[in-house]
Amino acid sequence: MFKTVCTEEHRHHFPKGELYGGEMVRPFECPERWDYIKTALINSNHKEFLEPVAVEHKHLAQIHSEDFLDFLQSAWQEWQDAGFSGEALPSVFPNRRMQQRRPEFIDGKLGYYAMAVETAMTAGTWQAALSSAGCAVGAQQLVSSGEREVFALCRPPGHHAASDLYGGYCFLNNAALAAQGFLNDGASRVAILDVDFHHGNGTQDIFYHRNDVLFLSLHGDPKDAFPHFLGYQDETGVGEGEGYNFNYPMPPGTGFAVWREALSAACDEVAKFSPDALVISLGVDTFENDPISFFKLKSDDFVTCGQQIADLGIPTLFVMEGGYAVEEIGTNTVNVLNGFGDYQ
Ligand code: OKP
Ligand code: ZN
Repeated sequence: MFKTVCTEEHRHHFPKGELYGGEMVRPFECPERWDYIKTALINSNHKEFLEPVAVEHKHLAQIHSEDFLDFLQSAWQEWQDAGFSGEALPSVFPNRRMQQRRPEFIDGKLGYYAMAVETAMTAGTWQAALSSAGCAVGAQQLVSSGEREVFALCRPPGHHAASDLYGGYCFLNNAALAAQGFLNDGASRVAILDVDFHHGNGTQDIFYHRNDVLFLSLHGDPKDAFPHFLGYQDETGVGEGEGYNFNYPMPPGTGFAVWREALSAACDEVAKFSPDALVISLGVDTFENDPISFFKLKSDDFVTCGQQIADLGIPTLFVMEGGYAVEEIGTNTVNVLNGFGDYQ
């Protein structure tokens, strides 16, 4: 049975709007995602749920800049103080040939820290993001204490958040905080394998210069898919980190046969690296019916995916990222866990 770390506190983050296709729509990243996953866990007999830990500030500051953490905590208050009545969205950006200086006014700060504009902040966003990080770190601590496998049912997700960037539904990088937690608790090397449909730009960026955390990502080719500006195959790391970053971009329509080859190649690199712990950034938006993605995985394919990860034989933490076919998200997520644990 999988232990799951999760909390009702995720409900504090539920913006009414997402900017999508030139319209404000109901966000794809919504609280029912969590409900469907929790129900599927119970129905599949994974019934042990644990509360998150409080992540220490010094741990957050190992991954995120102090000014970014200050910004996340105060953004909603500052947005209200400015007299705006909608949800907090950025509108102007430090683009090419402009100053990369942090402005004072909240409108400027939002643009300074945003990597995309779809993600609104509301009154409870910081509380939810912090509790989501606490799920990842709590689950990591269980694995560090000897569990073979734990699931962190994080919401909001984290892999697009960099040291000082939010967006793509992400605020704090849950997987990065967990990887750092493994190192803090005595691991020498950690691998993060990101199987979400979207490139884990934030996680890549955080560890790009480091050789103690191997990062690998399978995703929609950035020339066709969000986040559009990172995730190419030739991004291999820098300095000490050279050779410790692997991207597997794939084109529209990619099905399981091709995707699985990339997973095998990534798993070979993980095995070569021989980490003490493995973090899976688990998105199931690779599913054929996902409304915002373009891979064609079927529900049963997720079982095979879990089995292939289990074959590595490394203590593993699954951290929830994306997946927007809400009614199937529970089945698809639990299929990965069941494949991993041979619990079917
Ligand atoms: C978050 B996670 C598609 C627009 C994409 C943002 C997607 C964020 C995905 N046309 N908008 O990686 O699942
Ligand atoms: Zn995604």
